[in-house]
Amino acid sequence: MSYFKNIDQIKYEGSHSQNPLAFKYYNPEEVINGQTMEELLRFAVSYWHTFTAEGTDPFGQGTMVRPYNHFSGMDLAKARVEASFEFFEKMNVPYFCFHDVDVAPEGSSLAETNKNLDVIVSMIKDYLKTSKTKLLWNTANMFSNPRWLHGAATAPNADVFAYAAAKVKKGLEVGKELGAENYVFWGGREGYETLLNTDMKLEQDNLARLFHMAIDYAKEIHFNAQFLIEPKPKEPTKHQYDFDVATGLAFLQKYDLADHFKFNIEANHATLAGHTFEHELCVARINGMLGSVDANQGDPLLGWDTDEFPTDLYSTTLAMYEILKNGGLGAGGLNFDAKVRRGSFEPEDLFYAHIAGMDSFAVGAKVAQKLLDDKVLEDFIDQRYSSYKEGIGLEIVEGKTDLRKLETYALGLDDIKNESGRQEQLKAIVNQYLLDVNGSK
Ligand code: XUL
Ligand code: CO
Repeated sequence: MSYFKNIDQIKYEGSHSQNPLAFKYYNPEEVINGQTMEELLRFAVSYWHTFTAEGTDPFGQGTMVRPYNHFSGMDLAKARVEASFEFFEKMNVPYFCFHDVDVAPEGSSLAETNKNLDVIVSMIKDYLKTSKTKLLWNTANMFSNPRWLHGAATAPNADVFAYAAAKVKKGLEVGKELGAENYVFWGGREGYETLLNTDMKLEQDNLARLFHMAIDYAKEIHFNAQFLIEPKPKEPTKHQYDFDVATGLAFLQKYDLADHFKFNIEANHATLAGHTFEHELCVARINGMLGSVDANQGDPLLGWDTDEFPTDLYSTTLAMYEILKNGGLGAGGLNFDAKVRRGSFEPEDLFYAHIAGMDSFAVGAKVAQKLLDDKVLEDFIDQRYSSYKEGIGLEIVEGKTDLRKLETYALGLDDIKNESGRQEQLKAIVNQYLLDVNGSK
């Protein structure tokens, strides 16, 4: 049975193709710095946005027309699995990601929820045997059900903490069963609304306790996936504890967790935190903590997490620049935590959206690699900091000086000569590279 009958395999046709159902820039076999695009970009489909979400918003019901809409309950869950593997194959994506509740409906008890999950997990496992697509990561949804209204591991109610622990335990078992390469923790409601009713220290201590328990249990069951924290500053909670990479890193270091986690960085979460996407990638990279990416984009005119498919080539280029400097994503990948707009309700929009996102990152990768090959920014930055390579600068970086010696040096200076940062010139060069994406430079 086919769910997307009128769509064939999506193939690379090159930048001159007029076929909307073809890749223009994503050529899985094209080599970038010794890796094929497929190996470097490691694209993943988000199960929740692509197969589970119905397109509801605070003002209206779902709009998505899906070929499995006539099913319900476990039949719907099974139909979605069938449709998803057909989609993965037609899109030629190597990975997918899911929350527990995306793939199987919650039952009236935890035991029944787990039973539902077991049925679907065994079905997914069967598909994985023959499919090329693998599981990049799974996670537990600990934010949608009303039980999480005050948080999960950071809830004031110990019963809720216990329930969260049970969900994570099951999530780790599912990840192991399906060969997940990563396991994600996004603290959807791990934060607070008002200090008037909050013991922030206990809440953060408890969050760290859950993470330690997860590390211990994964070790016990030999689940060797990389653990990822996904920072987000707000939404749904007003103040979220994993605000951004820097905040998350301080948390991990304080609680002796830094050796066990890396970050899953989402573009729209970065901008909600008042940073650029590349800023968050860079903070993670320079600290050896860049694990994976939730690839999407926000809307500068709207203040919330719009989770749009990434099409901004400037942003994908600067993101890929960081990823290439990181030597790739290792066990991580580029997961489209992105949804088609409410008005893009037809099944083929899912294909157009993924093609747009994959092509945008392919362009970004090609342009970023060219910038690196030509050392355009590298050489400029190198020169900009050259005063630290000799004389007093070298003494500073080698720790061979102190305030007294530096004062003596400064007193002897009669003129400080600064140089231009050349921001506008550099941006024009990046534009030149972007416009020449398929050129012969
Ligand atoms: C929410 C979000 C989540 C995580 C996984 O903003 O990004 O979907 O990626 O829980
Ligand atoms: Co995300």
